Amino acid sequence: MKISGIEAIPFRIPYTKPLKFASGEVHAAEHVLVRVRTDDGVVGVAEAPPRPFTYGETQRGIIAVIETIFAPQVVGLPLTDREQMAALMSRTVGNPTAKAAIDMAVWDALGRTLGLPVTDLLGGYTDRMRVSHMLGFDSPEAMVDEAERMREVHGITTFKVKVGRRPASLDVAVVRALREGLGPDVVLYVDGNRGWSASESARAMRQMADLDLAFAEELSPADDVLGRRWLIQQLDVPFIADESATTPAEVTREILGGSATAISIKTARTGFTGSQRVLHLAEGLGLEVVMGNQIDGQLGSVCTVAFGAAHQRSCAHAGELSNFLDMSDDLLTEPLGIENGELTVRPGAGLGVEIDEDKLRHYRSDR
Ligand code: MUC
Ligand code: MG
Repeated sequence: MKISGIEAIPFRIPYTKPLKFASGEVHAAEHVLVRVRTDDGVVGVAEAPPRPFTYGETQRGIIAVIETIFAPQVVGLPLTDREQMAALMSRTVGNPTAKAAIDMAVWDALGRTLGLPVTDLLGGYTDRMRVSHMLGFDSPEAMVDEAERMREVHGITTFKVKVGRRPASLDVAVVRALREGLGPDVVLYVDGNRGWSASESARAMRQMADLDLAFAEELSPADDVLGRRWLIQQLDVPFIADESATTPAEVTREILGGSATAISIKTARTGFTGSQRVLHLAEGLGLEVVMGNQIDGQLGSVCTVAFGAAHQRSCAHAGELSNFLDMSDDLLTEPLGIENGELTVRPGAGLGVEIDEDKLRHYRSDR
């Protein structure tokens, strides 16, 4: 059960349609596959998605920090020493997706070793989540078309709409078109990725007051401390902290400082060990939780649903689990599917997935 080696393999898989949002855009999944090997021949996997516009990480940086700092720290430890691993890796600041991928690959290896699904080890609340689809910037017609297709083909009825453009009327028009096109039964919420100021956000939310939004997420920067607090006080929907509140300490600061009233948990940046800490804090504070998407591939989405389905609070709302649908291909031997608006947890030990070695050979970008 001892970790004998860690591999960090870069790969590149193009998107069929880029995802655009206020803080950046993504045209290809240029992620890092992390494999944790044990001395008894078990291999655990996870993926790290570099998001320089959110956390400052790059694909090469993730590989470098894993190879030069994290691997030497955790090789030799038994899979059960996850608290020790977290403590050692926390000596290095930042690098959230690199740390998270190691943590999740270790959980996968532990599950495979014990012959149990990770989701059961984490909590085993249920085996599925309702899916929320994230709609990137486009024209109102194109975004309504995409949402209609998602509803028709996959049964998805919850949509997170990217906003934060200038003028804000571009986004208000989209949200209005979605509500008019999809009707009153779909759940709609908006995510600004800090694109608007607090006053622009307040104005846009007033203009969308009749559109029955469920949440608003990161409309303006949390660093505009008083502006964000002023904004939150006038909203009548929960305001989700995403990139501003990624650790228990940040969640505490944002919530107690009045700069957010709900949180997004992303396993891509807090792994399973850190996500449980954030989730339990949210329970203690009485916060609503949405399982977010770090523009994950299928492996990342498997991790999100394994965690989200494991706990009652993390599956109370639809989880953002569908953006892999925009990728031209992926690495799993058995592709994920979303049916009737739900993604189910993979049965089987660990995360219940296998990497297709031919696909990995094809898409890896280091040889
Ligand atoms: C999201 O919820 O913000 C886009 C940027 C990022 O950091 O994550 C995605 C989705
Ligand atoms: Mg967000």
